[in-house]
Amino acid sequence: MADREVHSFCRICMGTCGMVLTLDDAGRLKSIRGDRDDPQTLGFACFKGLRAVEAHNSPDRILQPLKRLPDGSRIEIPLEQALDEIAGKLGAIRDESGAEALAGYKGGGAFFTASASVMLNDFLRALGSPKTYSSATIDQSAKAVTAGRMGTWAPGRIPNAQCDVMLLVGTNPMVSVNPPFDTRNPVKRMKEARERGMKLIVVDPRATETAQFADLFIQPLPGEDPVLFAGIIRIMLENGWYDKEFCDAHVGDLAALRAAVGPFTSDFVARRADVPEEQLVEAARMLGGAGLKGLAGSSTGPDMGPYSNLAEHLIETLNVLMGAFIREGQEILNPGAILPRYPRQAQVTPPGRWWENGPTSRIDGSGMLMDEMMTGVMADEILTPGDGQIRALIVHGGNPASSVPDQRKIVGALRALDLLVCIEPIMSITAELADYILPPKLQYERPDLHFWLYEYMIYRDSPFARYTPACTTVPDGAQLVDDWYVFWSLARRMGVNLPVNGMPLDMVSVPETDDILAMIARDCPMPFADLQTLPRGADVGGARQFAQAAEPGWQGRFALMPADVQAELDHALDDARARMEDGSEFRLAVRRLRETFNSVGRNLPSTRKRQPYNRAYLNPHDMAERGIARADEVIIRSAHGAIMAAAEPDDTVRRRVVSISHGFGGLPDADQNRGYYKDGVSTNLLLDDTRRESINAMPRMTGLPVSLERRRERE
Ligand SMILES: Nc1nc2c(c(=O)[nH]1)N[C@H]1C(S)=C(S)[C@@H](COP(=O)(O)OP(=O)(O)OC[C@H]3O[C@@H](n4cnc5c(=O)[nH]c(N)nc54)[C@H](O)[C@@H]3O)O[C@H]1N2
Ligand SMILES: Nc1nc2c(c(=O)[nH]1)N[C@H]1C(S)=C(S)[C@@H](COP(=O)(O)OP(=O)(O)OC[C@H]3O[C@@H](n4cnc5c(=O)[nH]c(N)nc54)[C@H](O)[C@@H]3O)O[C@H]1N2
Ligand code: SF4
Ligand SMILES: [Mo]
Repeated sequence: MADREVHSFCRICMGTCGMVLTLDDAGRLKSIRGDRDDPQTLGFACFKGLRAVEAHNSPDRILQPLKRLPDGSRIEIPLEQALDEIAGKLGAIRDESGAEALAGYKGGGAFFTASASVMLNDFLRALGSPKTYSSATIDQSAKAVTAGRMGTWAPGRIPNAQCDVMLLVGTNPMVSVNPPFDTRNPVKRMKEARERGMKLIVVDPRATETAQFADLFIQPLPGEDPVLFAGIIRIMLENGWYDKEFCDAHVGDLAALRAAVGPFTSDFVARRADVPEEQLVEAARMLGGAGLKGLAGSSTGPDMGPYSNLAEHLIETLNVLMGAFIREGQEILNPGAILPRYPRQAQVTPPGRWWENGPTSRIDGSGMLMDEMMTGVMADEILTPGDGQIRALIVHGGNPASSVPDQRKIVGALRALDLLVCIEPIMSITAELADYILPPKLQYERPDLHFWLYEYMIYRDSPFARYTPACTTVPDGAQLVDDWYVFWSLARRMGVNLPVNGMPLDMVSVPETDDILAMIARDCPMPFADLQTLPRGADVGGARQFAQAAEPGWQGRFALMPADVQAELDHALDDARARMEDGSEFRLAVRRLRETFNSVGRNLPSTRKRQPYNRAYLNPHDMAERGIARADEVIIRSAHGAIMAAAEPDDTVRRRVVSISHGFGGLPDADQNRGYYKDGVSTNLLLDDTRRESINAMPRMTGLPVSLERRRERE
């Protein structure tokens, strides 16, 4: 048989790019390209997605379940034996220490596996443990906190395509392909939006690929978003640049907001964030005073900084002030494809503050958000003796040794576990610590659905869904698992039922992945069998939906300045005053690289060629002033730790900023420096996991002060 082509889509990120795969006669992946005829992504595919051939055929892949022996060596063992042993150990720990001693951590590799994206949570819940952690709470969980403190508008925000003006804060979607901007071929969508006249405001310490499109580019010091947006809100309110009618009807405490932002005068804010005062006024005018319909959105920049929940709250406040929501009678373009539909009234769903009910952490009292406990507390939950101490951890498609702030502490915690199991395709630094490694199928080896959990963010203008069958064969002789099978078979062995989408799963005969996907898609208006026949996905149809009139007498209002937000604002103001004129320090800034996805892809030769280690991007003037040349080794020091990195001049980085990516580095041993040119270095060595926000326990990951010094010339 000759080569053949099949259609599928990439599941590394929310781009969900349509792909054409070429398979050889043995069904192996031979080449891949973006599908120009894909109705959503129109041929787009990035460097990472195009590495699939290398990733699937990589000699680095783990192809057999591995068990670590007491002497630290590893042996291959049959899958069912590994599952027997793991179930036995989980059961013994539960019997000895209770269900709360069992926990799980879920990362990007798990979220994008549709059949298993919530199974870790369901499995642990079935066993009686609430301790599911994930990368979501070291990411943008400030958005969930904001929704819970401010309330939400049931029909949702206006679609991107209807925006006359858009504010993007601390996000570089042209590279990250991440919401709030359109993830379907973002470069093309941005060009289209600009052509139809959309105005763009970008706030970022780096003149990013996205900022190149901006009408107004504000380049503040990182970590100053709370101050900056309090200042912009103040200008909007003072000038009446907001939707008064909407706010009168739907905001409960506008006067409190007005009073709270009073101290954030433009000159103070401009000095503090180190931006021109005129830019603040211009941003406020474009958002609220120019008669434009707009949307404010953010991503990791503000959501990882100091007072991240406050920053996000203030950014979302802009949407309320602009009234940027779908109003009564307007169509809800994507009422749900896989996710169930429900009638939506044009009214505020009042603040839910979900974390105040339900299980809380014995360490800091933090509750649950998005059905999970807070990852910022996970290391302490493992290390602190007492009732409920975590003894066993299942890591599903994540790399916490790389991704969780305070790397020494989290690695110490992972080492302290009685049982660490990883569902993981390569020897990540977390897998290096594992007692058992169960290698999963990679994306093109498994049937899948689009990332249904967040489908509203991907397909904003229609109820679109897509399914892919397994396209490629697995490597010869490999014993790979379907991720869901791990949870199903452990649940069966431990005598509990595992539900899927609220329905009981047959615990006797082994289901197929497609059976599970069909259960997940049970609310989809298009029968699953029909969806399966459409290789490029489809609008699943169903009744069109419009925002309904509010319930008569409805009392739900947005809370823009509740007491805890006010307290954070007060603290942020005190901090801002205290640190006013400190001209010498640098600030760390998070950033992503085009070639890697967090730690994923770093092992691949063609990726290594471009990004062998994580460089420290610096403004050339700052380098010249300090006698630092390209590739010189610099020491970056925070209050918590120090790392060495190679300096790289980058005039897109503003002065006094060190812009460096996470996801690099080996395990933290005595000599970081020696491994740098092989693996790079973990920026999480700089981060202190005790400086956490309330509610989501989010560590401070950007905007923190660091010092910089030259180490020595590289020979
Ligand atoms: N300092 C700092 N730390 C950060 C961030 C930062 O900006 N700065 N960013 C944070 C953010 S936003 C995130 S989302 C987290 C990411 O946190 P994680 O998700 O924990 O980290 P990743 O490196 O993405 O790890 C994903 C793992 O999934 C594995 N994998 C890949 N494909 C598959 C698959 O098909 N199946 C399975 N089962 N596994 C697979 C990969 O090999 C990899 O080990 O990191 C956070 N940490
Ligand atoms: N190529 C690639 N794509 C990715 C990923 C990847 O690792 N590589 N990771 C994926 C993941 S897990 C996520 S969560 C998303 C994230 O998606 P984005 O949030 O869009 O990620 P970045 O491209 O790092 O953009 C963050 C921007 O914030 C800026 N910034 C840093 N600190 C501050 C600050 O204090 N304030 C403000 N206003 N800006 C600041 C940085 O300069 C940077 O330009 O990307 C996803 N997509
Ligand atoms: S943008 Fe995301 S989904 Fe598209 S090819 Fe790249 S990694 Fe894959
Ligand atoms: Mo993320």
